[in-house]
Amino acid sequence: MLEPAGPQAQLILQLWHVIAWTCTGVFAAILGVLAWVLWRAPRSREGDTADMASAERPEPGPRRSVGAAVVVSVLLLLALVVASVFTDRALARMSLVDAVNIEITGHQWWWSARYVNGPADATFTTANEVHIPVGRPVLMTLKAEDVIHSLWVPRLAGKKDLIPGRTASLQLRADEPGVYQGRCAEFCGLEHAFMGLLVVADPPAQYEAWVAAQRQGAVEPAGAQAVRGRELFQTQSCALCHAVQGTSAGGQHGPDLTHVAGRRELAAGTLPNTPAHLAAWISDPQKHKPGTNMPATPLSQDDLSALVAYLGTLK
Ligand code: HEC
Ligand SMILES: [Cu+2]
Repeated sequence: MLEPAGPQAQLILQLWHVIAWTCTGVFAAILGVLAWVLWRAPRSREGDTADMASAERPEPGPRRSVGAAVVVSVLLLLALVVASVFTDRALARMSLVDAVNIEITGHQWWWSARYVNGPADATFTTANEVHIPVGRPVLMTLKAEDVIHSLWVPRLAGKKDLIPGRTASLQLRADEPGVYQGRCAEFCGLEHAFMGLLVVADPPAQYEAWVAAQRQGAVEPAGAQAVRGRELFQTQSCALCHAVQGTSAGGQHGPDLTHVAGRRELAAGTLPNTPAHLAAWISDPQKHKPGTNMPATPLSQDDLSALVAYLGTLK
């Protein structure tokens, strides 16, 4: 969050600077006064009797200093409240003209993303990796499927909770192309730490090409092995939980796999997306993400290779 890549994160960083420097100043002032008081305090020698009379003596000087410090503290705290309110308002003012609409749903422990722009047949769903166009506002609608999650992409925006039964929204814009790490920022169970989201900001033309590709159903697999992999996908349990558009697989319990091969990571940032990791994931998800809602599927080596070959075609 110290390297903002868009206007929303920039505003939050400004507020962060105001708070951090104010608190640092107050801390330094308190230590300074403490050092000065210690240095000035009357020294006594061993064997002296304590000067109890000082407890009775009126001390108008220190009284005034403490009073002034209280007033200054209250004023500084008020100033921080005002700065927060102004930041909040500025965050809400980002223009949403020509915004890209994405519905993000938090699941234990992955994210689904539905792009709802244009006519209904233009919507598509993906998971764990969202692409956005550089320089264009994005309006994310946030929902939760099971428990409370929180979406935080530090370089682009502040945190926002996803609460079951409610809808929240998050506005952001990326002004530099890049891959931005997002995290679930609200403890949501066993695998909370492995609930990552990648936000990929593409130059506009590249983004449009990505969208056009996502709108297509899955490609026909070429080669006997991949065709057999597709058959296994339908006949094993996979299709009960996963959807592959353009085939009969329509499960909604797990991530949409129509274009899984085009993603950088598997299982919300748990593993890099390589054929070897994919095979390892399918044969024993619990080993890599204990508690995850995908069961292990016992498969022969041949079947596993065929399945991995098929998933590899889903670009
Ligand atoms: C009971 C439902 C269920 C079944 C059956 C199931 N999965 Fe999954 N799968 C999930 C869930 C839930 C996730 C998300 C796991 C996570 O990230 O915590 C997942 C994740 C995945 C991922 C990673 C996707 C991504 O975007 O990162 C792949 C690939 C995958 N499953 C393939 C398969 C294959 C192949 C089969 C059949 C052998 C299968 N799954 C069977 C529920 C299931
Ligand atoms: Cu979460």
